[in-house]
Amino acid sequence: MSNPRYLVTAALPYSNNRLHVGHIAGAYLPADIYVRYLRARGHDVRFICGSDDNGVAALKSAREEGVSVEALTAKYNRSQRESFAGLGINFDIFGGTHQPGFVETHERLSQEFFLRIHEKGLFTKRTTRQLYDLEAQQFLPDRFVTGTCPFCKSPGAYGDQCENCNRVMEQTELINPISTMTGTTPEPRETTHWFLRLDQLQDRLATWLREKKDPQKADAQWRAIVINQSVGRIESEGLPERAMTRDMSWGVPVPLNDPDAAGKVLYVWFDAPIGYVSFTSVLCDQLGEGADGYRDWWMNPDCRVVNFIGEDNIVFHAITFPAMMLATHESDSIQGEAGEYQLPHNVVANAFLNFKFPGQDEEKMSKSRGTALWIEDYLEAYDPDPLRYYLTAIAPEQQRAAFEMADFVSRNNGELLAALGNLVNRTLTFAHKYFDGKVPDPGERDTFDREHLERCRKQVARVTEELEACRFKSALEEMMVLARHGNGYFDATKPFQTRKTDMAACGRAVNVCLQTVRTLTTVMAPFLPFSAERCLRMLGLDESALGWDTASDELPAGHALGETEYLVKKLDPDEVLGVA
Ligand code: B3M
Ligand code: ZN
Repeated sequence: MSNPRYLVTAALPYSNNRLHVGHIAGAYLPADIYVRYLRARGHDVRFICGSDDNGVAALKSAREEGVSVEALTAKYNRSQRESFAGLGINFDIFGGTHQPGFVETHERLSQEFFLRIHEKGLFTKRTTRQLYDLEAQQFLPDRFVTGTCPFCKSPGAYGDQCENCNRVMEQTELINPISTMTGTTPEPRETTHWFLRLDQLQDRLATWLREKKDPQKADAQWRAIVINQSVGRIESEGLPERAMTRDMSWGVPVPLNDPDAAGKVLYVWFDAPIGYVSFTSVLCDQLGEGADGYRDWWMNPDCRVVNFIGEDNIVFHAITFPAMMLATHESDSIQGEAGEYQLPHNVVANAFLNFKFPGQDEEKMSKSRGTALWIEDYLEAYDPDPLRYYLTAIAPEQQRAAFEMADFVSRNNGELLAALGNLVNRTLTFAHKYFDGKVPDPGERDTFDREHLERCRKQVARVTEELEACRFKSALEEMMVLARHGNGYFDATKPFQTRKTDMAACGRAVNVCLQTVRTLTTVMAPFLPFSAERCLRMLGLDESALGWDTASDELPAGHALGETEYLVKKLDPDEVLGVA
């Protein structure tokens, strides 16, 4: 695969809420950085997202807000779309599993998926006991029931998953279950559902997953958190069958001519990942490639599918969805043959980002507790890049991290402004003031100059290596090292002194600084796209300068620079945005 194409997905946010900084840090920002990098490298990339409208999350919120579930999901779909755009997170398509223009394709593909697995005999139809709310007179799927987690014993676990330890479970395993609809204790009653035979698929899944932790075999090294929650779980406990249908009316109807299927829909975690596929189909159609164009991405061994998710989504992306894809295969090959769904190349998960008020312990981000910073509010007060910088600098890649407003301000002023902003602004200001806004003659470079430029090239290689491995936090650090090298060079060559004594030496130094800023512009772009755009203008360059492999190409002497703009604004620590 010399130049593979990439299909990058970011977890579909539930359309029952606005987005806060925790969502962005978890999946969307790293995905956007990766996509920008891949494009700069010349790969053909599709970047897919949209809202997860089905399931209980939206139903519950619609009830709380007293609006229809259609109106609720439409409202949050729009709000999320705007937040992403404001942060420069630019999907090729932002769909919605129940939004007009998407729902038809989504239902068709989800039902086809279900029927294919059914036809392959990989569902068991079984009558089991599910929790029933006597007052509401209905079964209580998923988030309609909470209780104590049978695994970690923390309170507030939902009927299908614990938000503390991320384990998935059958709702009847919950300790002291309570209906979130009426607050009453539900009683178990019999109902019939279709269970995915994960037991039949687990050997193939385990073989595939084991390769991901084997550096000899893996074409991408998966993060430990993903390996532990997938292959670790299979090896320690094996996989039980899981119900893929639910007793409710909001969602994708179960496509079977069976009286037991009446009034039932697909489990939201069955249809949601198919959203990636159905949105790709709509996108292909929009691009004139036809609605079946998605097959060139999803069923093409030359396409790498990379999923970006939060830690609570690991089980579904590393086990359930791959199992569903395997279940559709004719072949027994692990990855799938051409024309069959290809298992993901990488599943990149981040841990949660907590929130921290000064002098207090870290807390989970929560709407009701006021421990979240909403993107809409952030964007009213600040530029997007400082947040992109901060969330990448503290990215919860290995463990949970915390967002702290004071830390955000101090890193903006002490790192982003002090290193990057400073280098760019003093270099450009100097070139305008003493060299007529043109790149000065490089003259005869000495060893110090040459060594500096060589160090810059090596830094680009380091950033590249980190990005290839999806280590975004350290990629950002390496990018900042490049900015610091630039400042070190500026300070050491002292153009502010030589301009009075040796104009040729001054020109040489400013030339090298401008080359450094030029390289930095390309390398900062995936992380700080708005700043990179300003740098391009200041350098008198266009977007073609963002091509990664030409990051170290030099600006010719005499090249006209653009006007100087601010790059990073200083933030006042006494005027930080409150949270609500
Ligand atoms: N909506 C869960 C979440 O937002 C879920 C992700 C679906 S990805 C297919 O955390
Ligand atoms: Zn738990």
